Amino acid sequence: MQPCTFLYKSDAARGRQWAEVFRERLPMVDFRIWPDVGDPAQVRFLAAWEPPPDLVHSFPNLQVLFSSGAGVDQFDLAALPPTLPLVRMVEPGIIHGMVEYVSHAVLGLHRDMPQYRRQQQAGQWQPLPVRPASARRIGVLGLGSLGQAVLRRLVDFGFDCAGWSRSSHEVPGVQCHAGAEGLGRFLARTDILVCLLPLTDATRGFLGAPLFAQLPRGAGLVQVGRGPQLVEADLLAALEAGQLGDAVLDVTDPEPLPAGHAFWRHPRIQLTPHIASMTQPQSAAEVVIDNLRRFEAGEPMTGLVDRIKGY
Ligand code: NDP
Ligand code: OXD
Repeated sequence: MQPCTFLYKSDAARGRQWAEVFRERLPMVDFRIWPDVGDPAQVRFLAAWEPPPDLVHSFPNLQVLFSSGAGVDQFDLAALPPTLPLVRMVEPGIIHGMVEYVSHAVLGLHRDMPQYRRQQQAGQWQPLPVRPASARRIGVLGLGSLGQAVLRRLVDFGFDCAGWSRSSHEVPGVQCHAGAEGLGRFLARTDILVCLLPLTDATRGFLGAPLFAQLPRGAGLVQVGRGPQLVEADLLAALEAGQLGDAVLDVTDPEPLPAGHAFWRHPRIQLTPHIASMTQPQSAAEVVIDNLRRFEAGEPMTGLVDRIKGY
C-alpha cells in the first residue's frame, strides 16, 4: 500500500486505540485523528461519525468514506460524489453488543420484568404465569448483520422466531418474511417486535399506528434502529390503549429527549441513551484494515453501502 493519510473523525479516545492497530498492522499509513488532518491532499481514507463540512472540497483525493458506526443515516448521501464508496461498520464487537442488548430486552419483556418493577413500586407480591420461550413469538425487523446475529441467539434461547426484510433470506430456525406482502403475516404472529432497520426514506415513521394495529394485543416493542422510525404520538396512544404492553427504546428523536418529554417518566417505557451497541476500536480497526486491503486489490469491501437503497 502506498504511503497516505487515514483520517479518523469520531471519539478521540477510541481513535487512539485505532491508531495503535494501524501502527502495528499498516505502518506505511499516516493515521491521524481529527482535527489534526495534516496535508488534506494526502487524505485518501476517512472514517467518521459526523462528516467534516464540505468533505469533497476539503479532501480532493478521498477514495473511501467509512462510517465509524453501523448506520450511515448521519451522512447526506445526496451530497457525496456518487462514485465515492461509502462503507458501514460490520465488525464483531458491535454485533456482539447488539446481541447482548436485544437478548436482555427480549428476556426482560418475556419474563414480565417491567410488570414486576411496577408491582414492586406498588408494594405488590404477585407471581405471574411463566411461559416457556417456545410459546413466545419474537419478530425482528431487518435481517442484516445485526438482525441475523440477534436472531441466532434468540433461537438458542428457544423462542419462536421470525424476521422481516426487503429481500428474501434464509436463517436457520427462523421464519423469514420479505417485502410489503410478507409484513402482515410477520406482524400478526409477533409478541415481541425488535426493530433493527436502518433509517431511510422507506423506514422513517414506519413504527406507527398502522403497524402497531397489526400486532397481537399487548405486544412488546424493542426499538434499537433510529429515533425517526418511531411515531411518538402513536406509541403513546398504543400503550395507553393496551395495544402495546411495554416498549424498550434505545433511540429517540432528538437525542437526548428534551426535559419533560412524555417518554422520560412513562411507566411502560424503558429508555437507554443510544447504547445498545458500540463499535469496538480493536476489532473495528482490524475490519477497516482488511477493507483497505480489499480496496487496493479491487475486491468488494465488507459493508459497502448501496447508494440507491441508502443502507
Ligand atoms: P444492514 O444494512 O446489515 O441490514 C439492514 C436490514 O434491514 C436488511 O436486512 C435490509 O433488508 C432491511 N431493510 C432495510 N430497509 C428495509 C425496508 N424498507 N423494508 C424491509 N427491510 C428493510 O444493517 P445492520 O444490521 O448492520 O444495522 C441495522 C441498523 O441498526 C443500523 O442502520 C442502525 O440504524 C442500527 N444500529 C443501532 C445501534 C444502537 O446502538 N442503537 C448500533 C448499531 C446499529 P435486505 O436484507 O433485504 O437488504
Ligand atoms: C451505530 C450506532 O450505527 O451506534 O453504530 O447507532
